[in-house]
Amino acid sequence: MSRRRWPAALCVLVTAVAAVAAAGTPAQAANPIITSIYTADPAPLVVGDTMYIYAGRDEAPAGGADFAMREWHVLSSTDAATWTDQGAKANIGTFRWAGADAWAGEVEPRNGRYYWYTSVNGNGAGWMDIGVAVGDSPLGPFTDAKGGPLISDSTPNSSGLDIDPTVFVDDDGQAYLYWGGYWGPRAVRLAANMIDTVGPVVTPQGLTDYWEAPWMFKRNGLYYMMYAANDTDGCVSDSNYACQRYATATNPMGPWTHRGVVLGQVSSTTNHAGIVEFNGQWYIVYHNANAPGGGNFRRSVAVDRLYFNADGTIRPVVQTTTGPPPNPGGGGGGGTNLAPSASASTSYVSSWESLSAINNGGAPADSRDRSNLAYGNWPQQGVQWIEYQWPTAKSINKSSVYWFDDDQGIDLPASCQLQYWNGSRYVPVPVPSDCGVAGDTANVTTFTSAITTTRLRMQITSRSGFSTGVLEWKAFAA
Ligand code: FUB
Repeated sequence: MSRRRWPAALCVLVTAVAAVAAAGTPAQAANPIITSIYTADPAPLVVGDTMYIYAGRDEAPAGGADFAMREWHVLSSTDAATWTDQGAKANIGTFRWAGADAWAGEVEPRNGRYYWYTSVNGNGAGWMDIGVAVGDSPLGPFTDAKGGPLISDSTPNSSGLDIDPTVFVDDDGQAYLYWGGYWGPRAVRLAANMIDTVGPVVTPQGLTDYWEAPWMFKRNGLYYMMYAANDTDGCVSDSNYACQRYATATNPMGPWTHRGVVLGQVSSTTNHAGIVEFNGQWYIVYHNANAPGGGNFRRSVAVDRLYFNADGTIRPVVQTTTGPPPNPGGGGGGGTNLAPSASASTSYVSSWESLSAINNGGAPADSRDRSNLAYGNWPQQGVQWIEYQWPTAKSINKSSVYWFDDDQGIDLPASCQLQYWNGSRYVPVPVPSDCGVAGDTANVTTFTSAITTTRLRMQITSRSGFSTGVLEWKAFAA
């Protein structure tokens, strides 16, 4: 994405955008997913039973020949097909040191907080910087976490264009930041506070034909980096456009091995995408110029399904105008909930609370809703556990937990791990990441592979100074 490279002539004959769905009103399933405003540079995040997409808003006038981007919106869905624009949750004013260009960003959760890394034009020397805002929920409110750029032109070995951050927290807790435009990928470790870098900025090796827009994730122990390229050697027919290539590595800092094209040329010149697993299905989110009145600076977010081959390579994406079919999954979907047929036990339950709350089939309205009882372990702190036991072994591939938070001694947990009895000891359930700790939602964990066991245990670690509680915990038959 360069201001210089995009010919204005590509934005022709634009018409007013069709306000198919007003902000806050779910849009019908179709691609692009939202047409009430133009949205770009999507970054997906799954929290509980909801998929969020963090996206910039394109506000260029019809026929405009440059980006006009001042705010970032959050889109949400519980089935990946029907989407709601939750409105602008951050804007240039979120960063008092910035003045223009709300470009691509990505949100990464850690310890119950949500860190929103964004490309934004600082008021000082140079052009684009990377800032970081933070909030206590996926919808914020978000505030500047650092008070200045995390990355700027004065960062040693910074990219030629400091844009397009992607942040990934590995299983060992180490966080990584990749970013960069103008063919200049860069990588650096982040401190546990998520707002400082640690060690040198390096130039990752093996990202063949890298142009901009990296997206990092991990699957089955393998690291994946998807990124925009604009070569005409299998990527695009005209290098004003871009595709999404990808590479894999066995180390989060590389070296990377290029694997091919994930997403071909789209109808906008820029191509920016993210990949996520939701309710057992993988998805790619990207943008194009297909909305009414759309163009290179009036882009719109689309969602399609993504598939892996058995060897871990990614099949080329089929771009659709219909979008994916509804995939409600979530806290009540998928297989049979085996929890009601289990005996529950715990390391501790407060005498006035009830362990039976966790598998009595309650459907909480929010994390304070104890209308179907609540399990709580006040005044215990640190690690506590709850467990299900069945008389015969069960095959289980998904869990969902709805946390109790009484706004007093019981708070959302700091972390949570699933374990199962393998016949002689408790071992970790194979999961892509620990169970979620969001409030007011069912935190769904789809196992990497099904387990067969008579006992499933949840180890819950409290936040400092608080106890923990659960309103409902489900375990689904594979
Ligand atoms: O939206 C502005 C810029 O265009 C992004 O930062 C790039 O990735 C490209 O999509």
